[in-house]
Amino acid sequence: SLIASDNRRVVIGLGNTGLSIARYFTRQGLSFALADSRDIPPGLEEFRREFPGVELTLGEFSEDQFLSATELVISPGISLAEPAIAAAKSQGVHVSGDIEWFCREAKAPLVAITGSNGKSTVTTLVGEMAACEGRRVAVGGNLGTPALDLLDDSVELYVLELSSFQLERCASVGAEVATVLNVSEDHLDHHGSLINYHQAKHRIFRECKQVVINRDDALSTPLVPDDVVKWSFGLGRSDFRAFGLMEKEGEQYLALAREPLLPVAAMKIVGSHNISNALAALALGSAIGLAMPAMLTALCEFKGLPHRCEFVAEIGRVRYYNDSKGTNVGAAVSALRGLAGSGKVVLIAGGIGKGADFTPLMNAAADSARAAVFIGEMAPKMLELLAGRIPAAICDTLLSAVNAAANYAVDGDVVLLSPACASFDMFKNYEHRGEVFSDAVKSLARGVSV
Ligand code: UMA
Ligand code: ADP
Repeated sequence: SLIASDNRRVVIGLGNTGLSIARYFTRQGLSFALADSRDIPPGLEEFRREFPGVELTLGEFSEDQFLSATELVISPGISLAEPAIAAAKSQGVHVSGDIEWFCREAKAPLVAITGSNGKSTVTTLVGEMAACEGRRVAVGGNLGTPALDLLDDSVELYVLELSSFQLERCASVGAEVATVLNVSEDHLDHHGSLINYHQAKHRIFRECKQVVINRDDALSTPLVPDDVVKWSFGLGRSDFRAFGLMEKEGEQYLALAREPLLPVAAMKIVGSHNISNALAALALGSAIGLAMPAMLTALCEFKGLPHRCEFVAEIGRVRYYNDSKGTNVGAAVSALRGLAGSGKVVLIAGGIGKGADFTPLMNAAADSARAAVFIGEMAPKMLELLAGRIPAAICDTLLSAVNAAANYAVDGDVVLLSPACASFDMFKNYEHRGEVFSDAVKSLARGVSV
């Protein structure tokens, strides 16, 4: 369909982001049309109710519509390589996303967080630290509330989790402090190569005032001018503006400038990856001037987010952990290493592979797992890569996988669901997968106690 000449801004996608953009443009009095490639997109009813006068095009994207636009505002779930979008882009049609509009509009300082893993944990932690100090803080982005829905003049601080997709379509961020927590393989099916993915993530540093660097991951280090203030975190020793670890009277402490801050054992979140996350949050909080006591109080109280190395139950002497949000190889490897304590881990993994190489995970499992149970599309590939180094099985359902894992486990072991994969072959989303796992564990618990 044709767009009127005053209506050449096209919002693409009718999910949570598309609706937040539509609400924002409406508040600003900016005209727009909306397109979604699906015949019945999820936000359809809400959209027709809230925006009765707005032109809506459904079904296959029209190259004509996009070519005659001046600007495309694209939701993160849609690839910029879509032929109709790529064609418009090559003809000079401006491409943006919700984060670019947010960054132009937001008046309060922004803490911008990306990385392959730990984004939601660190974003939530920084938000709780700021709230603990009494700041009016708004937290969201890729996690929870879409960024544009957070805009409010009374907000004193924004903390945003940003995905590589959101950053890829954002020209300038201008954060008070920005970080790439870590970079490991993910979404290769979308970005094509690790270099493209890395470049998308590093856009977060554009025009930022301060940065937080992970000393344990060279790929997190930005190329920024000398006058940009640099903070860092890592599991080695601490220094000026460099958070780290130290030992005091036989106990491990979070530390800054070689001063102990808090015993690691005082935190409720577990695993060395979560020590990294805590140090990253402290560095981000310090950069925006949060007081240390408030940050440490928030850190002690934080129980972690659901589906991230979440303790489910102890049955017999075996503990069960739900890490359904472990959706890539790096996440699953760190969960496996983080939970391998006194006993061994029985790993449940598999699902949609997103083009990743699972060799590092199978090597880590061969080193430190007792056994592995595989589910979903990647199961045969994982079994092949494991090559019989530890006992392993393939199961059709997550319920039968939990039973198989329980049979492999011995006293003191941990059964860990950390799939290293997307969930869409068997579940609605990672939350659904985590709930199915927890329910299976709970029914196992009931069976045992009878
Ligand atoms: N879609 C179409 N045609 C369209 C528009 C969308 O088929 O025309 C499909 C997409 O291919 C995708 C789905 O619809 O599979 C949703 O896409 P969307 O961009 O409309 O998604 P939103 O509902 O706006 O949610 C997005 C983020 N989702 C993605 O990036 C896929 C949400 O992160 C985010 O919370 C939300 O914006 C608000 O900022 C989710 C996520 O999975 C949690 N993110 C990925 C991750 O964390 O790994 C990046
Ligand atoms: P994200 O929002 O980036 O997906 P989350 O905080 O939700 O990150 O954690 C997702 C999963 O990633 C966790 O369940 C855990 O398996 C793993 N993980 C968390 N933090 C880290 C980290 N700092 N390094 C490596 N893996 C991590």
